[in-house]
Amino acid sequence: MVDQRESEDRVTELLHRADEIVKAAPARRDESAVIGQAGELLERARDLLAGIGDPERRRALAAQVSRRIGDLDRALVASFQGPSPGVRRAPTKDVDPARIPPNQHLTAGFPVLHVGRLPDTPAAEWRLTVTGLVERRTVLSLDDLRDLGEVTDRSDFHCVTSWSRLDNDWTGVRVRDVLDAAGLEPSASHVIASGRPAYSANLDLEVLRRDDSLLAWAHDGAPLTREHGGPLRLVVPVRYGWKSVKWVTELRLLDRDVHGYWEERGYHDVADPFLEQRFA
Ligand SMILES: Nc1nc2c(c(=O)[nH]1)N[C@H]1C(S)=C(S)[C@@H](COP(=O)(O)O)O[C@H]1N2
Ligand SMILES: [Mo]
Repeated sequence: MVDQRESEDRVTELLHRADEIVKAAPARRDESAVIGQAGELLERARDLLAGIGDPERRRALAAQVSRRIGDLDRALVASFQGPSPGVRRAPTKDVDPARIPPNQHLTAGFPVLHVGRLPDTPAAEWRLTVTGLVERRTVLSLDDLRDLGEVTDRSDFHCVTSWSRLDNDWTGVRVRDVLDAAGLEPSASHVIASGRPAYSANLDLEVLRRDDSLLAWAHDGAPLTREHGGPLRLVVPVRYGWKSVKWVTELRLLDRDVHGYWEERGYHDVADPFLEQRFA
């Protein structure tokens, strides 16, 4: 049973490498990136568990993998409670207070926040798939999206970790136009948006059909940088930032609500910043 032995050795090795990354973490700056790297190794280990023939060994290793994944999830949620790197407070004196949701402060910069490593797929190879309860499963390149009609919309962005960045000029296509290109089944009511490396967020259709909900490729007049989700990201200004999926690859239409990455980890299903819907 050479293959089974191999699976077991590889799982053990992945566990060891994940532990090494976590041990080295205090010396590193970007805690959530560290957690993302270890998480990727653990997810690979989890995929290999099925190949282990001995049920007792399999169960023992499965318990080790899931305990570490649970630890990482808790550490990641904790790391997002503190201030994000890149947040410098901006003065609020000339801003209409009605634009700032409760317990948010303005940031002068544009913080970068995400789980895991930046994907490196070139823009020319990027595809967005619209699938699920649609009339036509539709796969779109960036050029296809541009052909649906480019718009620029100015909106505010509110991250649940408490920074807000006002007056973002997003350029892209309206999500509504992309959904209409695929044609919705009458039963479609919810969407799960997925992005790289392994991220997702749920949204209701009504919010995605708003004028300011975009699939964006430019920000403040410049092509969207890789760290901010380029070549393509979702932008949903009326929801906390975690719903604005960067490196978006799929919109899946559903007839029910399914939790995404942060919703599974205790964050609010809806996430309206003005109602301060941070946690479930
Ligand atoms: N693919 C992906 N998209 C993501 C995230 C992520 O971890 N992965 N983080 C979200 C969160 S919590 C926020 S606040 C915004 C941050 O966007 P920014 O890095 O451009 O400021 O991206 C959102 N989109
Ligand atoms: Mo966020």
